[in-house]
Amino acid sequence: MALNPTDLYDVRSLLSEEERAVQDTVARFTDERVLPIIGDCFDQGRFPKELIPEIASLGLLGSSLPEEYGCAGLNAVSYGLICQELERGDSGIRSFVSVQSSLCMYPIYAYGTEEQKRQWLPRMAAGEVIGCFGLTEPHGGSDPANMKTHARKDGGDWVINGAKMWITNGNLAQIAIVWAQTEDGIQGFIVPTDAPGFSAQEIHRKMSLRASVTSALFLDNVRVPEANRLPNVKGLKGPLGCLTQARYGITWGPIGAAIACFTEARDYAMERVLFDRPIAATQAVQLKLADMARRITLAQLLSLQLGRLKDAGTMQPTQVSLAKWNNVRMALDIAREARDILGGAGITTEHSPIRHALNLESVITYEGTETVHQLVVGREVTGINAF
Ligand code: TGC
Ligand code: FAD
Repeated sequence: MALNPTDLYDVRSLLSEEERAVQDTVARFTDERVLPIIGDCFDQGRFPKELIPEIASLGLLGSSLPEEYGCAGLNAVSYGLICQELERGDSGIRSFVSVQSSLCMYPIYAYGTEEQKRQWLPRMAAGEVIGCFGLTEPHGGSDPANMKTHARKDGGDWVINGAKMWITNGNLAQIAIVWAQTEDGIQGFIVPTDAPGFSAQEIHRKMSLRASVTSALFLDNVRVPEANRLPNVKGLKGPLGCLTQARYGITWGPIGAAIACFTEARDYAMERVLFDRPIAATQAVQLKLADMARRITLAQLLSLQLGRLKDAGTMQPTQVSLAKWNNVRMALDIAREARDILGGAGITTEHSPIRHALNLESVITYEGTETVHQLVVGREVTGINAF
């Protein structure tokens, strides 16, 4: 029996019925709603906001959080499959869902009060309130401990000053989760984006993640009440804990991008006839396609086991680093290789590989650069901190 070229180890047979149903639903959404428009969105530098209500109604926002807050209560593997199918469409769509779910709803759920959860999570799950996550600052994102943004207590309020850079959803968001230095260490605040002194400036001229909103945030004496502080965490482990959630999803997303590129390159190679035979009949192209299939298979197994560890409650941040490093690198290399197989046709957004390759240049940088994740794994295996 012929194997499925995009699932050579039948990883799908390891999924539960519910996980398969989630994957099929999101795959249909990507095929019917994302793929027909995404090339144009990328060309125009436009995030397709019109998809937000449907993304919300499918339960994709905060999908792992409990139903009592209006969320779908799915397991970690299902969240991974959501990321994979969305990023088969475009990294920008997956980014939107990652930021809303893992970087904005998760900290409210994990570090917020019951009132904060009830106030924000149901509306965020419904897509009525969009969030952004402000950790990175202009002077360097890899070392967030060196944070300049600060919050000072003033009576019953906090006054926040500083700037954040490269913030996904910045100009779309109604609230920002802002991380700031305080006398008591780094703390998180829910900042309404219409608060006096808050401004967001969209970053243009991007060659990557063009179907996603990226912004700089400025906080000039922004005043929020004590009720907007996330009280249940202090220190860098607050934002890093959110990153672990988002990075987990990002290990799955690029598998989708890689599958899209591999499929397009393979189909093209079967039809492109040069020197009297399809280029797929040449050893050089088969080597490339076989290597793509090998690397996709390894990434699928890595993320699935990571998801099973997460669902069992034993996943460690170092394991997430290894998979983020491996799977994003795998997808970026495949996207570039697929672009090459398409020849000249590969340089336009008529075909997806160049769009995925350009997007993955961001994915390999955000949520911890490739080097940062290599150094995390290096620290684990040597016991020596090289940062
Ligand atoms: P260290 O000072 O040793 O640790 C501080 C505390 O944090 C704990 N911790 C973690 N907790 C949860 N998850 C993790 N991954 C954690 N890593 C560390 C740690 O146990 C400690 O806790 P405690 O209780 O002892 O205080 O920090 P470190 O040396 O581990 O960190 C260094 C380094 C370089 C790894 C870290 O600073 C880092 O990850 N830098 C990269 C920053 C980054 O990834 N920024 C991403 C910004 S958000 C973004 O890019 C969104 S893109 C979204 C999209 O569009 O999809
Ligand atoms: P730097 O930290 O200045 O790194 C520059 C180079 O130095 C990199 O190659 C890095 O690997 C290398 N380097 C760093 N440390 C070491 C070391 N110890 N040894 C060797 N090399 C090292 N941030 C948010 O907070 N929220 C968001 O929503 C968000 N969205 C983003 C969306 C996009 C499209 C992009 C591109 C970024 C986004 N980011 C966001 C920011 C992202 O997390 C940072 O870009 C990333 O953490 C790297 O920070 P930096 O760009 O300042 O690079």
